[in-house]
Amino acid sequence: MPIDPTLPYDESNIFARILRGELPCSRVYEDDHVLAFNDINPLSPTHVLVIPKGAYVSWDDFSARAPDPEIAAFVRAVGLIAREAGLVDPGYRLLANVGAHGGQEVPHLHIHLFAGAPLGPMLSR
Ligand code: DGP
Repeated sequence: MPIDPTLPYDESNIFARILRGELPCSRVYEDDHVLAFNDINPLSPTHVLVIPKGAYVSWDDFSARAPDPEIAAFVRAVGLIAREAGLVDPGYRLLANVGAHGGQEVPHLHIHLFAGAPLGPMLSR
């Protein structure tokens, strides 16, 4: 069920619980501002979710409210994770779903990193 992105941050969302250590994850990367882990239901051979540790509902919320150092750390971490996994060549895809039309289900900003095979067209026609 897509979320309503105008609602305040929900501290009980699944990624908040992973960040608090209440739920396990298959961790790929972590630093002071960022956690990355494998998607529980992968849609490609590599499917990693990269999240900020701060409480942001979506890309909209993050881009509007996050301090510059958190934004820089997040953007750099996404690039680093892909680079260190050897994904620059052959390539990869980044995706952030926002709100109902984006199909966002978990109300904590996450970037999907897809890779490991040709990913086909960006959207079905
Ligand atoms: P989105 O539709 O953009 O909100 O994607 C949410 C993604 O989160 C979806 O690909 C499945 C993944 N997901 C949901 N619950 C869990 C969980 O408990 N652990 C992990 N690793 N991924 C989860």
